[in-house]
Amino acid sequence: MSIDQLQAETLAAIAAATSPEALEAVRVAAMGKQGSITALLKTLGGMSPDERAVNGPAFNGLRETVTAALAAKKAALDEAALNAKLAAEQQDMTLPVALPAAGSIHPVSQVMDELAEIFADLGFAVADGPEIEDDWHNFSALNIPESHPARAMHDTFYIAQSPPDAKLVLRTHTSPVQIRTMMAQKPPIRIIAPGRVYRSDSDATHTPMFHQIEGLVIDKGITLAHLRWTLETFIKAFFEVDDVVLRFRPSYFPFTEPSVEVDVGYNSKTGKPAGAGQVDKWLEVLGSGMVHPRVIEACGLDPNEWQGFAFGTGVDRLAMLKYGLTDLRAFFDGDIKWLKHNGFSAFDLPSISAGANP
Ligand code: 2U9
Repeated sequence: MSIDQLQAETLAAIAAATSPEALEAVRVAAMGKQGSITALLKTLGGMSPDERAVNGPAFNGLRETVTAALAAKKAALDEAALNAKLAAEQQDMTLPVALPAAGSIHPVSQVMDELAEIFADLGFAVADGPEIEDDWHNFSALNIPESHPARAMHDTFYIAQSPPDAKLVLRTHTSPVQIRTMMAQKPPIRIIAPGRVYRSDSDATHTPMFHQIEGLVIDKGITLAHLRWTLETFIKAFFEVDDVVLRFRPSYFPFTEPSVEVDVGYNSKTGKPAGAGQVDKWLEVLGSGMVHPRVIEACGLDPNEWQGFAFGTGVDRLAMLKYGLTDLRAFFDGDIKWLKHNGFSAFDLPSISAGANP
């Protein structure tokens, strides 16, 4: 075969190769150890100097032409392979990204935070205490007699394994937190006690666990006027109604004397607390009163020297009133859909609820 023919055939085979593997097979057939061009080059060794001078440049020209064609074809095949890979792996940047699920603040936690913030502005600190209490802190110190119906088995959760000297209960209110604070700190005292409380009660408007917030002020010369101003300021700030109308009614609690229940004027059309002239019904929102002298005495203080007022309210109920929620049981069902609809963005407020009771 002539050099020209060998070159033409080899270049045609290179041009016809459609894959790196096929091209490699062409290279081996031509330039490999047993390759056709290799064999041709080997014949130079057996030639006379004159023959070599004639054939050498032609053979080398063939080798260089084929080597260059192999390299060019390899580059073209590599580029084609890369383009095919890029086309196959293309990312669709217009595809919407699935966002991670965002948590939200439970309405009860939100209201706890709002209450803590309002009372912080009035100089109240947040106090907390155990949810399992002894009956002295939960009842006796609060002037609740042995025979009081609140102590009955059907109202209070008693702990079966109580020590012999103290009956243990799930606290029925957060009042024992105030008792513990009065025993541990010297007045003046200004605290709120938010947290979970437990009563053996369950229907559409009562759950066996609910949330309370209570407040206590102990100082010298404290009167009903301080109580009234504090509660009015709090209710205005909480419901964000400046001309909110409150009604103070006489009541009875064993731990306060006198005792006062507080109703907020409400408008049934808007479903919200209302200003003067808009009120068409009253809703009870707070219980309160001047701390009973026997309670002050039970905590080791002289009631002639120290007076105070206290109040209590249901956080769940406040949340329902402020945010127009209707079924108390939904608060504790743990339904994500309900929470998505009624929860609050975690970025609205700094939260104390991560640390305190919920
Ligand atoms: C001490 C002295 C007095 C706390 C008070 C109320 C009135 C009250 C209820 C409202 C609705 C509880 O959630 S509720 O069922 N609370 O009416 N609580 S005065 O009085 C205290 C507390 C502690 C040492």
